[in-house]
Amino acid sequence: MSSDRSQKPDERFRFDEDGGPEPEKTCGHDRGGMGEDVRRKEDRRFVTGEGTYVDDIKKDGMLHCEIVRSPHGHARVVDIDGSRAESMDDVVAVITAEDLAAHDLATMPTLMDDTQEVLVREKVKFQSQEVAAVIATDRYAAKDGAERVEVEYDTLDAVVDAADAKAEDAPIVREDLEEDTNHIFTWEAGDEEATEQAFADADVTVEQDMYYQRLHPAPIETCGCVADWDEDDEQMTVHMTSQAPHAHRTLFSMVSGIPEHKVRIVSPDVGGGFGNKVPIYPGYVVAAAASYVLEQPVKWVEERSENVQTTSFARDYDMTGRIAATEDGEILGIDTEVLANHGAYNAAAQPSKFPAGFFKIFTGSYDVPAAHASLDAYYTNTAPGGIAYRCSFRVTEAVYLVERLVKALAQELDADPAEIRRQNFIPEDAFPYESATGWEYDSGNYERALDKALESVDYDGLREEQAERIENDDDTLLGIGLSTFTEIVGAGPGKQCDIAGVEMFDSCEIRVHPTGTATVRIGVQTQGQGHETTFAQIVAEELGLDVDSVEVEHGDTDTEPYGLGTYASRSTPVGGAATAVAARKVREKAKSVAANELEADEEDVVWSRESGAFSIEGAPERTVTIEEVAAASYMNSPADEEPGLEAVDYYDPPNMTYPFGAYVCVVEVDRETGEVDIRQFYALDDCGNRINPMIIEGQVHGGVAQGIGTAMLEHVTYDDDGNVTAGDFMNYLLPTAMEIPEMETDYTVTPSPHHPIGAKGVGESPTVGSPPAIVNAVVDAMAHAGVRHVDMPMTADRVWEVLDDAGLSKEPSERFDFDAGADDEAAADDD
Ligand code: MCN
Ligand code: CUM
Repeated sequence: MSSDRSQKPDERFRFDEDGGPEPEKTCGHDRGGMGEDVRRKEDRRFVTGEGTYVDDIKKDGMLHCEIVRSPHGHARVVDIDGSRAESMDDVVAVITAEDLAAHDLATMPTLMDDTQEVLVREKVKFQSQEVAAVIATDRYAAKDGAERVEVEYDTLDAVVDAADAKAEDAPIVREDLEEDTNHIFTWEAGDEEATEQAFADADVTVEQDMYYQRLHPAPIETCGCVADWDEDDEQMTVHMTSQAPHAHRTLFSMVSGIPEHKVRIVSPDVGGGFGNKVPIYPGYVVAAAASYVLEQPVKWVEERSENVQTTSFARDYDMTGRIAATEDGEILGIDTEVLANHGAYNAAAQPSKFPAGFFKIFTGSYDVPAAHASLDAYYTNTAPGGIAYRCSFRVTEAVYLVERLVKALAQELDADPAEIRRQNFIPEDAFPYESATGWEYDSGNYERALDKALESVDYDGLREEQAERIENDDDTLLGIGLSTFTEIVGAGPGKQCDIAGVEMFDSCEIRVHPTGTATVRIGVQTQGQGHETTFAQIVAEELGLDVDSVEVEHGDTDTEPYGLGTYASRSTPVGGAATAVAARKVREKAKSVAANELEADEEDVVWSRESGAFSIEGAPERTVTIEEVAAASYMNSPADEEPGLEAVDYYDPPNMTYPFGAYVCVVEVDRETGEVDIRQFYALDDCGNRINPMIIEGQVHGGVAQGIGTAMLEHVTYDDDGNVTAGDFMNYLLPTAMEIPEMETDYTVTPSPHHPIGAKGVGESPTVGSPPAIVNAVVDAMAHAGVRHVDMPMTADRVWEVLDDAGLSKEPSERFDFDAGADDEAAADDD
């Protein structure tokens, strides 16, 4: 364990006093260290089709697993008859809950304090829930077999909304639990009394209902695994789509009783996770159980609709927000009530000390003296809530709430939304800042970010254009939406965010080999974020190695040091910190070896970041490079040092990191159709010191695309009987290149004062920060007619209703007179 938990960033990581941007490179050399746009090392294998995903893994004698799923949302299982399937030539086995129970595998833990049936025993609780499984010699036979499993159901009334689940006479989803209610928990944060007082003292108060709809993370690769039990070695190897291989290994061992050192989880290349691959799903358990019993490898891979309908949905928060202020626009308090739909199992992957995750961040970037939230969560007949979807555990909902409330307040006061923000920002000199709900923000400079954003988009010019359009009664309205959000990422310090009761550390092991190349093994796991490149850059920077000499390995529990995985944008804040500290440990040892080589006292030896080499202080002409040190460490180590050059660090961070951003979205709203065109999207992100600006830009592009999907298109819907009505990509609409505008990315740099390299996470910021900017823009376009809110997704019909209610809609013009066009064409044909 590293002894110093909060290593101070060194000189070059200090705040830049004049507030200007950092130089393009922070390292001043071109070994591929910090701040360089190093091309992604992993991309060669991806673009040449050489990646290895779970479904690419084939083993001798491998069997295939297909899950039989319930067509009903709520139903009792009367009978399961697998005989027709079993009689098929290629079908090896039909598995039911009874079979699993015989091996003590009937249930599995969710990531919260709940257990989920692997296969349904008595009652189906959501549509497409796992009822039985068929194991066959190939995938097609398994599918045919699954279709021949006959299940008799007795259907029950379903409840799909949290509001309905609350009703006294609502169907009870969880009869297996003691209490006769759908209510899961009540959660509160902040000071209710102080908040009530703030509202009593206020000149103005604004209340806004808003529903953050149910979303699906939708990674391009669905979930799956290949489980392989080796009877001779008594070893279980599972290749699986996992964002947290070690955590999954521990769970696997606990559930199966197989000793942990005999369980190996390998997460190979992963085609996107976005939170979807944090939880454990029944398919993994069934495949492993089948492999154990049949002593053959078993593969299970979901289809798209299975992924959308059954794995970790997100959001589904029904919020009422209230904001109180003085007539001059000074925010006095925020109060919030939430109704949360958690689906059929409380599977929410979120910090156990905070059943509502990090929702407490709902005071955002603003100095809000009094805040309070109360929340009630309910079971419903819908898929279990994963909650983790590029969000850090309810941060997304919290940011949406506060950014929408600030916009509503500006409207109430007839003030400029940019000015209301500026007026209420936590000032630059107030950090570390303790929020009314108890977080300690590490650093921030929100005003600098806002100023840069407004200037970059020519905010004043846009406001003029907006006014002109209103003046001219234009067919399209212009809307300008802002989001000046703060994030909270890097799960995280034990005291603040223990998930499932564990310290939230992460790890790195570095081995520098005699010829001066290095193998770096990390506990976090990449799903597309580029860790093989950025973690190599950290080591290159800290040791003076060339980035190409550093190979990063991850995702194999047999070789990597124990880590807790990738989510909550924690890889850089926690795993990146472990990597920097491990490299510094190596450097310490290297210094002693260098002293021996230079025949000097260790105290007289210095290391230069510029040259990446050691020399005697005051005599820079004689140097020893890290490559020379590496050779000497093995071949000629000092008498008082062990041979070798390696180090491990388990880093337990002292605090979360608080990246932030200033986003501007410009929309045009068509008054005839309600169609919204995102004309411009500007995203300024501040994630402290940047390791690889190009990778950050890619993260922002992808994250904003997901934010556009959220704001404009996506919603997992159910009918009253519990049928998923948007359970595939025909109905659950992801944005394509057609819907994504050209984006501008920008940055400021406000380092984290407690992170060894001053970096904060960034992976989730764009998905968290962009939806309110887009909704604020659409509302802004109609604000002059008194429009206060449009719920997401802002489809054309929904926007048109709002336009029409506000008296802003226009009769369709000639371009919609199709008959006229037909006449013209007919006339043309006559000619
Ligand atoms: N980075 C950097 N400098 C910084 C911060 C980050 O260069 N100051 C780089 C990192 O080194 C890393 C990438 O940006 O290569 C993202 O880093 P970080 O913010 O630490 O986030 P994680 O690596 O922990 O990734 C998790 C985050 C989450 S929680 C979701 S959800 C998400 C996301 O990242 N899922 C993704 N981005 C994704 N991107 C892809 N392609 N696929 C996913 O599944
Ligand atoms: Cu909140 S989704 Mo990501 O944390 O895997």
